[in-house]
Amino acid sequence: MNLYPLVLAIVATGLANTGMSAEESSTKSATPNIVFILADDLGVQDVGFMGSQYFETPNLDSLAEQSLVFNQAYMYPTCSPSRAAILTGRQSFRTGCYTVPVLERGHFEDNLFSRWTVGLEDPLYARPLRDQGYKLIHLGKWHIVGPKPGQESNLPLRQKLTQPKNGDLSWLAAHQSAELQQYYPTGRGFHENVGGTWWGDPARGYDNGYLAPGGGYVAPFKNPFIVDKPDDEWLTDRLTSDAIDFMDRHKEGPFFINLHYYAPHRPSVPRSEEALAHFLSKEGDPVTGQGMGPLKKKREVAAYATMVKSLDENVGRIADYLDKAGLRDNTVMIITSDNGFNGLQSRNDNLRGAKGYVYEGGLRVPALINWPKNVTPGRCDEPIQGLDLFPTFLELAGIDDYQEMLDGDSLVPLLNGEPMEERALFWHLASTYKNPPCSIIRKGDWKLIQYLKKGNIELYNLHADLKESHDLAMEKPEQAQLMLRELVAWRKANSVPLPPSSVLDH
Ligand SMILES: [Ca+2]
Repeated sequence: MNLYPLVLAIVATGLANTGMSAEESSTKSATPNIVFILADDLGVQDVGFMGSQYFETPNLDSLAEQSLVFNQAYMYPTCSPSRAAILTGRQSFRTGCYTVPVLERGHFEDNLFSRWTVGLEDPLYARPLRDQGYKLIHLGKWHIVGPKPGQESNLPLRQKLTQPKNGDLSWLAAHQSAELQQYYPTGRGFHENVGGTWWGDPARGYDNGYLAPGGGYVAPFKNPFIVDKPDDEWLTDRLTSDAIDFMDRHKEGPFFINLHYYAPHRPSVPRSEEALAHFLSKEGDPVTGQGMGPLKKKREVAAYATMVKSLDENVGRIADYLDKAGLRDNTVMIITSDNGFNGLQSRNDNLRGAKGYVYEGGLRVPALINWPKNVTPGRCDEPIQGLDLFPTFLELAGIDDYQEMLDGDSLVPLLNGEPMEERALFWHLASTYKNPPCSIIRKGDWKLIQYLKKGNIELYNLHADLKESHDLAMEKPEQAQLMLRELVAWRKANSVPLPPSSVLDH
């Protein structure tokens, strides 16, 4: 069963007083609005509804109570591959986006250096949604165009990509040209773009970057793709206001809001001195370790906590708007994050690793889907990944004739309380950041990592050992071989590329 019969039934019962024919009304209302909120570097337990006793997210927590919450939601461990995978529905090896290019380390023989720009041959979900009649806006972080896309033409890259210095705007004129605007939101299917460009944090507009007062979060934002307004104060508030303005202009629907906040990515800028003082005086969470530790660390985490709270307040503003505009029942809200928490801003003693690592601390994110009267609230233990969003959007929008290749699966069965077909999740990271190049398979309770240079493996049972403290590769050779065979078969079937120095055949 899919959702449409249900939606049509709801619509049909509400038709008596509208004066519209059933056909007119069902065509409009069967296509829900979608608000897709993506936080940047928000860790899986950096929200109350996933167990934090330190961070304060009352709006998200109350939304979560009315939502399907995914207990095992996965992304890639950094921004670039996650955002490329989310927006294209395609694996890293197809887009060539393996990690944030400027963070890579090592020699080209041992790596496939990451692309920054997602090529035009990999279409984004905005295109089919636009063709379906959606009005779409992108707000916030984009990051899937590089500062110099021309540098990315000779693949594989012999050296990693570079970026302009903070405050350098010499790239801007080229990015405003029709040629490079092809890689921007408005070139890729969105009707409007607020603030999306190549950079991954808002401080880059300032000569002193992270050390700039306000770090790009406090106005003036110095983002050439945001037109300053006199009442600008705080970036997360401004992006939300523009999202609400867009929804208000397109109330008749359907609209798609791609609200990809820059927050709470570093720099950790206090939303207010009052909020900072509140979190500085608050006791830490002894389970996760959040808000604990030496004063310098505590200050950064407290500042980060004010940004998480601001994010939460803005999610509350969106929900309030939808309620007041009478749009709530016909709007799906999807809220998640692009990778695990940054170890400089937060902490999670329940998990191994943090942003950048291939362990659960780097890969797990909070995730919920809210659609009153259509999605039964609860908790879902099915592992899901960012790749699943594109096909989910298509199914929600009623698009069943999309012909392009997608790697994920629609989550709509889970929204209907039905199981998904058993499947494995895969990651392929062919360049070096925190871990050497590797690929990963996650299936059932098990997770296997294979490093690509020498072929060595690690095996974890996440049900028994969520913290990945006990490598079972030697103790459970049969399970390890079972997982490894499936991982290698996946690489072989998809012609997944390996770094030049790899000893592996596939
Ligand atoms: Ca990120």
